[in-house]
Amino acid sequence: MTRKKIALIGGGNIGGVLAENIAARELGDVVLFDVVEGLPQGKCLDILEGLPVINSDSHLKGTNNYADISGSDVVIITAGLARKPGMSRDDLLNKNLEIMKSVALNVKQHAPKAFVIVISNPLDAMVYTFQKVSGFAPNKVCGMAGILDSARFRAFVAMELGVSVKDVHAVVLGGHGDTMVPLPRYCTVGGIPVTDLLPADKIAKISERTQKAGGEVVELLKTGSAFVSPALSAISMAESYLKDQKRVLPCAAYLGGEYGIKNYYIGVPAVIGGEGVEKILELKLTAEEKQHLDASFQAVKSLIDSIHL
Ligand code: TXD
Repeated sequence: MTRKKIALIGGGNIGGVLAENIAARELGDVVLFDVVEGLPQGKCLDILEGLPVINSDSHLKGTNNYADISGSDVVIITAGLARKPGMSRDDLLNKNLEIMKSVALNVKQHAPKAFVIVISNPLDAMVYTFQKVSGFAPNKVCGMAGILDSARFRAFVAMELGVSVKDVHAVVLGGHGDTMVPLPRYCTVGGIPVTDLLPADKIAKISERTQKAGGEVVELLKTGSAFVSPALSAISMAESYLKDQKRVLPCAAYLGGEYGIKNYYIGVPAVIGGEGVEKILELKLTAEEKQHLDASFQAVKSLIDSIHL
């Protein structure tokens, strides 16, 4: 059984939490790449020196040389700028687009067989860019957003009801932005529909807080955006691929006609296993839910169509 290798492109806030958690769980050996000299090397050395305390034998290497990612099984991309207060995710498009193009060409060269998880914002446009520029099979490229957005919805429901998060399940569809589509009808608490446990106005408030949750953290932190919850969310995707778990996870996946959408990435429930995104699950939506998904898709489509690759 060869050791798994996970390359992290971007060694900033999220990259550091990814490296730490992957190593602590011994999910694989970590190569942390960044363009800033010393940053990935310092973070990896710090984590490495802590692993004896938690009895982890993961290897970590910080690098500024793409050749070090060669042969990676999984590549997780956070390279790019993060939001500052007052910025929308879309405001990051131009700068992060150029970065993503260079990342895609380097990953294609050095880790052509990897399963790629894109985190950089604006997420739906960035994952689309990576797939088109790299030419990777669409099912080997996905974006992390829906797991985070659904986790936020789950956390707020659990807080409101005073129950374990373990028993709250939820799904959020659509783009990773204010138009995302929380689906209360598909949220259950110990198998009980949340609509049987909370009044409509409380659920509406939780949906709205979920849509704005990223901005809420940005306004509090002032220096950047959420970084622990995104990292934990991406790790669940990587683990499902590496261990062929076939988990059903909401993520930005390439649609070839599902939900009436073709040749775009957007957040949908997907089965992630050893082949990558193995299946897209199509939910039955009410007219209102479909309308919200269409609006979210239009927001994603106009952003992606503004990119001339
Ligand atoms: O749910 C989601 N998908 C979002 C994604 C949740 C939260 C954050 N979201 C986005 O992830 C955020 O808007 C950013 O676009 C990325 C990364 O967020 P992070 O907080 O990690 O940003 P940092 O700390 O600024 O780290 C980015 C690193 C930084 O160290 C840069 O030096 C590096 O990216 N960087 C590069 N790495 C590789 N290659 C290139 N060209 C490059 N340019 C910058």
